[in-house]
Formats: sequence, structure tokens, C-alpha cells
Amino acid sequence: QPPKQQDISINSNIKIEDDRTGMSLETLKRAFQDNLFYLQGKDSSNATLRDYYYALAYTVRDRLLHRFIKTSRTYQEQDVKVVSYLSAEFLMGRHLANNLLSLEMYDKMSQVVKDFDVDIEDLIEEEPDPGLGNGGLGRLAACFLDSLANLEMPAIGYGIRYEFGIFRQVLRDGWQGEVPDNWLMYGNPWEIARPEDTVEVGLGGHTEAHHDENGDYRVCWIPERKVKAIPYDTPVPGYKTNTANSLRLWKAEASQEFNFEAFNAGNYDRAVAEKMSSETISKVLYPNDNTPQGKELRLAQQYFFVAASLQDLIRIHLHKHPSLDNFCEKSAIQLNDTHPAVAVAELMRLLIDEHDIYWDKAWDITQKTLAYTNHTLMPEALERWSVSLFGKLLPRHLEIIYELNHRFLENVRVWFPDDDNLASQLSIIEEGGEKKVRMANLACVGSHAINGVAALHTSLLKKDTLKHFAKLWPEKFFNKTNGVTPRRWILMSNPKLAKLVTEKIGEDWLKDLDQMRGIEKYIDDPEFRQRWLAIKQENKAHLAAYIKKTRNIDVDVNSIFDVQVKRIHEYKRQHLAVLGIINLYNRIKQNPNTEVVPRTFIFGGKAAPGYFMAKLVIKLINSVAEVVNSDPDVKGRIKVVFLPNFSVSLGQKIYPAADLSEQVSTAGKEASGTGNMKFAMNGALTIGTLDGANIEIREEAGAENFFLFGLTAEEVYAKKSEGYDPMEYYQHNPELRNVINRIAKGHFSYGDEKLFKPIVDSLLYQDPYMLLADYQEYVDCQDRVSEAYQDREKWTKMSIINSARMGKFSSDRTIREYCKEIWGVEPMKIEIDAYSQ
Ligand code: B1N
Repeated sequence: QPPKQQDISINSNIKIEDDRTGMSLETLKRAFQDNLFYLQGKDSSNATLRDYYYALAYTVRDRLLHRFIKTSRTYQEQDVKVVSYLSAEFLMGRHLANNLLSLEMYDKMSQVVKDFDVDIEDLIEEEPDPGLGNGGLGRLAACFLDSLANLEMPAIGYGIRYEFGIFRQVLRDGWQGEVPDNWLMYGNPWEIARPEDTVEVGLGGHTEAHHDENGDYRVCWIPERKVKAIPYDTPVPGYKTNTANSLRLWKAEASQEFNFEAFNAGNYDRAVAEKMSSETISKVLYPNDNTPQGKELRLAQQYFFVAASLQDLIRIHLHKHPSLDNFCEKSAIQLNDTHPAVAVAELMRLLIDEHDIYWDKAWDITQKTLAYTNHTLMPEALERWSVSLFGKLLPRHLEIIYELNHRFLENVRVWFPDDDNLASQLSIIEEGGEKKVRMANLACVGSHAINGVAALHTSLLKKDTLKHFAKLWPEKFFNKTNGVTPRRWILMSNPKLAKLVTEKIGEDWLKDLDQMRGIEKYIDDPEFRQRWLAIKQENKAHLAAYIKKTRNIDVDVNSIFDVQVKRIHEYKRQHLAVLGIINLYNRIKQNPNTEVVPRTFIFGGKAAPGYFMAKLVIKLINSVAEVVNSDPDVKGRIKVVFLPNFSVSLGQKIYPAADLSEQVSTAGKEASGTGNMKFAMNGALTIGTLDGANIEIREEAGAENFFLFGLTAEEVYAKKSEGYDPMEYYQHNPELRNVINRIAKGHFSYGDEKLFKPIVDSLLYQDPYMLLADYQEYVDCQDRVSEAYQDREKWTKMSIINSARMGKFSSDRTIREYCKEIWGVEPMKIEIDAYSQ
């Protein structure tokens, strides 16, 4: 279907082959040159790679804007129901390549820049990786936005425009060092400021109650200070669709540039301090994953973006509708964990105090609008704010929470008259000791739907973490197994594999990943297997070059690339893999001629800066690497590499190069995991426990194509309640004892027995994550992996099968389920009249 040759509707002065819309090679070249000259003020005689990056980014952006403008206009005009995804984190990764591919501009622009003697890959690497998230939770939000746009669903992401994202990780003598991530330093071509949509957010102060002219009881919140929230929009295009949804991130600014009274009185410090403290709110992302930081500033961040987003949604709604009575019919709001859970109280406040809706009606709207996703079972990760801190920052919200808790518990007592314990478990307020606001309870009470992120996780939520709510409202609970976008995680990361697949089955798999099954029929075709294997080898060679460049370590591309990349956390058990490595090392030391299947152990991941044990695990990995990599007895057969600063962009290099994916968390601890899916899609086999989405990956791939070990979640609980004693394993397993003794005796720390004592002691005396219980099975399973790898034909078949059967883990499937079962939103086609070839 050729594009219609007519003016585009948005601005009838723009002709099809306008320099900002045209897609012919010639026009693109002119546009690129123009942008280089007029926006960067350079020509090819003095342009740097960064200048070329900007010229390219603006060329792409121009072509995105029509879709972007038309998309939001269509949603407005058609008055469709829109889903808002509220998240404190969006780990988007680089935009350029994604946008080039979505708009089908990649090949042409690669041609264009080649004429300037530039490799498009080098320009792609120029973009700072926007790291506005910690790990899986933030990346999931980004994959969801991609799928929503791909499925042409009306959607908007709301979050915080952190000036500093997750820190850049460096290694200093094997320890993690943290460097601020000043990602906006050179500007951001992908965002558009919308100062006209600025809103104000109150903080602190007190409330005043009175009776209005009708005699109704009213409460008014008098905030102590107000902060301006300025929105910045980033277009999120769907793959080969006209849809470009918006990611709207809020920046905090002082409502007054500075306090003139103080300034004039000569009190310069105070004048500036007030401005600074307002702007601190969107200054930096808290670098914790799976553990909350109970800091006042974090609560201020949460409230700040929630309040700004809800005001924005209400403004948009009232543009088309006389009242908010039908708000829930036009708006679905998803709470990404409890970080935006204060939305329950804020939406109530806006409806009641600001829009004159009576309580019961407001409550009905709130519940029907909101839905809550839980992302963790770790008890310490459940957010609880002390009532005094909460009330100081949000006095009106605390009152509302008390009122709705009172009404809620009154009902509970009617429904379950004899169960006092139930009421205290369900209460939004935790009593006994310092009173706390339980954000998960607030989210559950205020939502019509509650979901976990993998089958096991949801069932454990219902059985354990949220069991009292599941008893009360079984019909509110849903499972929505996570997924990842095949556009970024296969097409962009592994272009050669994508090309091979498309050659065999056509390109529809990119929008319907179930079709990947179609490659399975080629597993008996030796030529196909050969090409599959060759692509893996090329990807490994690429990563090997990166390892050489960044760490100066030579690795063997014929060794098993055994990879564990994810946040460093004790429950994820990076140190279990370390125990396995030391055991291999011990075997070699005992008999240097022993047969070893060569392996390269690759680790990557950030530790929260305040998480001592996680940082010590990084030091341990690097210390073991130092000894193993340089021991002549090892003869290079095993290598250990820690790649610093794991991020979305580094992940794109690593997943396609992996042979083996390590997913070894203690069963029942990893809610889902999403890295596990990215590895398997790219043809890695998994060694893993029955945890999170591993279980479903194994179901899909087939048990015979998955390396399983370890206790089940049930066995973990049973063992804990029997009284687990790790020392027994240490005493009865001589190999394990040798492994731990190596660490304890300072073999990896120049004789220093103190350095790793905290890890050794934790394993021997507590072992909360049961490494010792799973140790032997892990080692045995790794031996099976080594054996399997020696039959490369068979291994390659298993690799193909893994990729072929990952259709379920496309975030398109996940998003379809949310849209249908939780949000009630439907696709809306966006019509672009001109040029969109
Ligand atoms: O969310 C991911 C899951 O795949 C992972 O299993 C899960 O660990 C992760 C507080 C979190 N859960 N909780 C967090 C992050 C930041 C923070 O401040 C908690 N992250 C997860 C996607 O469902």
C-alpha cells in the first residue's frame, strides 16, 4: 500500500518530501547535513562523533513527532480509555537504535552516515544510557511501554525525571566504586519539555476543618511549601506502527526562583536553600533494589510524581467531561509496586477536597481506577512509613488513610466478627511499637485488582504475604507473568539471529513471538544448526573483544560462556556460583591434569551502595578471578570476569553471547526474573532453581532442555521450620568444606582471614538463603552442563528449542492480558496521512 500523496493533516504546509518528514535517501541525507549544520553548528570538517549523534537523533526525532502529536490528539478526540503506568523507575535504555528500527529508518540512515565516513554503530554507542531504574522492576516498565505502543494501546507512562540515574559502577581494587550518572550533561534530544502543563505539588503543613455554606464538613490542606512539577515527554513508538505514546517524567522546581524577602534582607543562604531543597526532589534515583530506604526524601519523591500525574490526568479528563463521575471509565491507573501507592490517598483527596465528590462515590471511583502489582516476597522489602514521618509530610493524606482504614476495618469486623487477628493483619496501620503506614495494605484496599508477576509468585502472595487480603477478596487476585520486548532483546541485541529467523519464517515473529516456534522444524537441518552456532560464536567473539578492551582479560570463545548478570543480592546467590568456581579450581589444584571443560564465568551487576554483604560479594568474585585467572595449573581453562557497570546497553551485548544463563535464586525469593527470559530467547540454556518465571520457562522449553537443581519453595519453608543448620552440610561434605576453607583461610585475600569472614560466617552460622543446602546439587548439575556442552550438535538443538519456545515471555502477551483482564483498554489505530512508508 503506497503512502497517500497528500498533505499531512497536522500542518497542511508540510509537504511529503519536507526535510523533516521525507524518507527518501536523498532527503534523509539533506536533513542529516542540515541538522549537523544548523543544530550542532558544525560541518564534516570539524564534527565530533557526538555532533553526528545529535544530527542523527534529530533526524529521527523529526520523523517521530508527527506520530507523537497525532497519537495524543487521537486519544483526546476519540475519548478512549487510557492506561497510566505509574512507576518510580523506567529503565528505558538507549533510544536511538530503537527509534530507527521502529520507524524503519535504520538501513537508510546507516547509508547516510557512511557517506560521512561514520559507522552508525559508533553513533548508537554515543548515547548515554538513560538509567532511571535499578533493575527488573524499572526495565519491566520500559518493556511494557514498548509493548503498549506496539499493540497500539492508548497508554502513558508517568514517573520522575531524575537528574541523576543509577550510579555508574567502577571497580577499584576489586571493590565497587560509585560515580554519579550525569546523563543529561549534554542535553537529551528525545525529550520535549511541556512547561505549559506544569502543576504544583504541596508538601508538609497542616489541615483545617470547617463547615461550608451547605453545612457540609470540609477539610482543607494548607501545605507548608509548594513545588512545581514540570513535565518532560519522551515519545515511545510502536514497532512499525503509527502509535507513539508518551513517557511523561516530572522535574521538580522551586515555585519561587528564590525567596525575595530573604534575599532582600540579605539572607542569601536561606533564599537559595529553599530553591535547592525543592529541586532535590527529582535530583537522584535511590539505588536500592528490593529493599526500601525509609527516607523522607524518598516519600517526597513518591508523592511528588503521583500528585503531579493525577492532577494531569484529571485536567485531561475535565477537558472532555463535565465531572469526574466517569473518571474510572476513561482512566486505568496501574501502580508499579507500592512506590506510587500514595495515589490511593491522593486520588481520594483530589476527588473529595478539590472536586466536591462525597466519600462513598470518591471511594468507588478510586477503587475502580487503581490496580496494584506486587513485585517481591522479600518481607523486608515491603514499604512501611512511620506515621509521624508520613503525617509531617502529608498530613491530609494521613487523615484520609485513618478514615478509610476505619471504614474498612469496620466492614472486616462485620464480615468476620470473631477474627480480631484478621483485622490487625489487614489494617493499613501497623500497631505495636512505632506506628507505621503499610503501603502494600493501602494499595490492596484501594485497588480493584492485585497481581503477582509469575505463577509461583502469585500463589505465594495468596498463601503468604497477602493471604489475609486473598481470604477477603479472592476475586481481586490475578497472575500476570512478566515478559520482555523481543524488539529490544532480540532484534536490536542480536541482529544476526533476527535476520536468520526472518529468513526462515518471515518477520511476523517480531510482533507475535509465538511464531518463533516455526524455527523448531529446522533443528534437524545441519546447515541451519551450523548458522545458528556460527552466530553464537560471533556474538561471543564480540563480547570477548569487549572483555579484552575493558578488563584486559583473554577469554576462549570455545569455552562455555556461563553468565550471571543481575543486581547483586544475597537471595540471588551470586556467591553460590563462586562456591562452584572454587570447587572446580580445587579439583584442578588436586590434579592439574584432570579433565575440565573450559568455561568463562561472567558476572555483572550493581550492589546498593549501602549493602555491605553485596559489595563484599563483588570483591570476592574479583579476588577469586585474580587467583584463578593467573594460576598456571589452570592453564586458562577457567576464567572469571566481572564486567563493571551492568546496564541495559551492556545487557544487549551480553545476553546474545551467553551459552549458559545462571538463575540460581533460593526458591520462593525471586518474584519472576526477566533476565532469565532474555537469555533463553537468545539461545542460552538455563541452569536454575524452581523459582519465579524459571518454572514457566522450563515448562515451555521442556524439562529436557533445562538444567534444574535445588530445593523447591516448599522444601525451603519445610527446612526452615525444621531448624536449618548449614554447619551440618559443611561437616558432612568434604569438598564443600575445602571450598569454604579456601575462602576462610585467605587463599583469595593474600592470607587475610578477616576480609571474607562476614560471608563465611553468614554461610556457616545462618545461611538465610540456603546456599549450603543447594550446593551439591548445583555442582552436580554444572557437571551435567559441562558434559552436555561437549556434544555441540545436541547443545545447539537445545539452544534452538529454547529460543523457539519463548513466545509466552514476550511482554506483548503480558500486556494483552493486563489490557483485557485488568485495564479494559482497547487498541486505537493512529492514522497518519502522509509519507509513512
Ligand atoms: O521486579 C521484577 C522481577 O522480575 C524481580 O523478580 C523482582 O525482584 C523485581 C524496591 C524493587 N521487586 N522489587 C523490586 C525495586 C526497587 C525498589 O526500590 C523494590 N524489584 C523487584 C519485575 O517484576
